[in-house]
Amino acid sequence: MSYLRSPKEDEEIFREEIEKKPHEKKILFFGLTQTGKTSIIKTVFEGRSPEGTESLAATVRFERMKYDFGDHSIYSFDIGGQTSYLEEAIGFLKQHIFSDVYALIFVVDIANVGDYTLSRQYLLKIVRNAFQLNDDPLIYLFAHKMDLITEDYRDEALTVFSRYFDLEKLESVKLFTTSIYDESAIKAIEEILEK
Ligand SMILES: Nc1nc2c(ncn2[C@@H]2O[C@H](COP(=O)(O)OP(=O)(O)OP(=O)(O)O)[C@@H](O)[C@H]2O)c(=O)[nH]1
Ligand SMILES: [Mg+2]
Repeated sequence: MSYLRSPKEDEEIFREEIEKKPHEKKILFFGLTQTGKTSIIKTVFEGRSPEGTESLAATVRFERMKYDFGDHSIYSFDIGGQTSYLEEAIGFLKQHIFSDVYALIFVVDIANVGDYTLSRQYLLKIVRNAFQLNDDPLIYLFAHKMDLITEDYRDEALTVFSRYFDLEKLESVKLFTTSIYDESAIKAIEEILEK
C-alpha cells in the first residue's frame, strides 16, 4: 500500500481545508528540491535549530501548517520541490494553491549554480500563476544558503545571481539574501509579514 496521498486525496483535503480564516496570512513556499524551504519554515516558525534541519526528508507533494508568529496567524504551504510536485501545483492544484495568497516566497540555493536555469523556468511559471489568481501578489525571491558563499565572494555571487535571474525585468519580485544559520531568514519573513 502506498503511503503517499493520491492527487484525488489531496483535492479532498483541500476542499475540507478551504476554511482558511480571513485573518490568516497564506504564504506559499516554492523552489526546487533541497533549496531549504522546509528548513526555513521549521527554523523561523517552529524555532528548530539550523542543525536540526540537516536530516529533513524531502517534502512529498506539499505540507500545510498553521502557525502563530508574533501577532500574525500564518497558513503556510510548503510545496515539495521535485518537478513532478511543482507540475501538480501549477497544474490541477493551481486554483487551490494560488488563490488568496498573502505572499509567495521562491527559494533558490545560491551556491547551486547548476540549478539556476531550471529554477528560473519555474520562478517565471509560478509568478505567472500567482498573478493570474491574485490582484497584486507579494512575491519574494530568496537567494538562500548565503552562508555557503565565502564572505569575499558574496557581492560577486549576488551580482551573478541577479543577472541570471534578470531581476531588473522582474519588477514585482523582491530579493532577499537569506540563511538559516544567521538572523537573515527570520528577518526577511518578519519584513514580509509587515507589508
Ligand atoms: N548551509 C545551509 N544549508 C541549509 C540552509 N537551509 C537549508 N539547508 C539545508 O538544505 C538541505 C535541504 O533542506 P530542505 O529544507 O529539506 O529543502 P526543501 O527545499 O524543503 O526540499 P524539498 O522538500 O525536497 O523541496 C538540508 O540539509 C538543510 O539543512 C542554509 O541556509 N544554509
Ligand atoms: Mg521540504
